[in-house]
Amino acid sequence: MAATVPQMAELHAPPSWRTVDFISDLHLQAGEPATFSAWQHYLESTPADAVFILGDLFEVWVGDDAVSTDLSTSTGNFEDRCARLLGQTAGRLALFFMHGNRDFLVGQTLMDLCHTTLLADPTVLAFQGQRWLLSHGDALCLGDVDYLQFRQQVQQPRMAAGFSGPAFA
Ligand SMILES: [Mn+2]
Repeated sequence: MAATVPQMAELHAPPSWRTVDFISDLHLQAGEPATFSAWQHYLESTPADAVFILGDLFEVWVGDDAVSTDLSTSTGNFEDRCARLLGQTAGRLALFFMHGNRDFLVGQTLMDLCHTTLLADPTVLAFQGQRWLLSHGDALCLGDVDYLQFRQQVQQPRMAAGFSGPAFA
């Protein structure tokens, strides 16, 4: 019997892209405003045609209902400020988001609000004649059986939908 390789999501960069950026593990949180400011400065000034956020952008994400549905009238809580910046960035470059183990509860609602494309982990990016495997990497912690089982459970859509309260440490 022939060996089979699991199908992977693929993203083909449009020929117009010259530069792509990869960022991850910023662990943004309300109590660390300097990190938010550095991130904001970066997003507002990068010359990249596309930015790939490869997991753990947020220290914790308790669910998309933390964000106001109308960002233009929000009171400016931390989640809203992050969402607004993502949306503004997506207005001038292509923005992609992959889950990490801290922010796996980011959902399609936030992505739609911010005009950001959610990527499967892993995803192959075909760009300028090369193929790049994009992954947050937590699924490769093969020795951590408890975590991998937890990861599989929370990725069931029904369970994620029922998640409430603070995420695990
Ligand atoms: Mn992580």
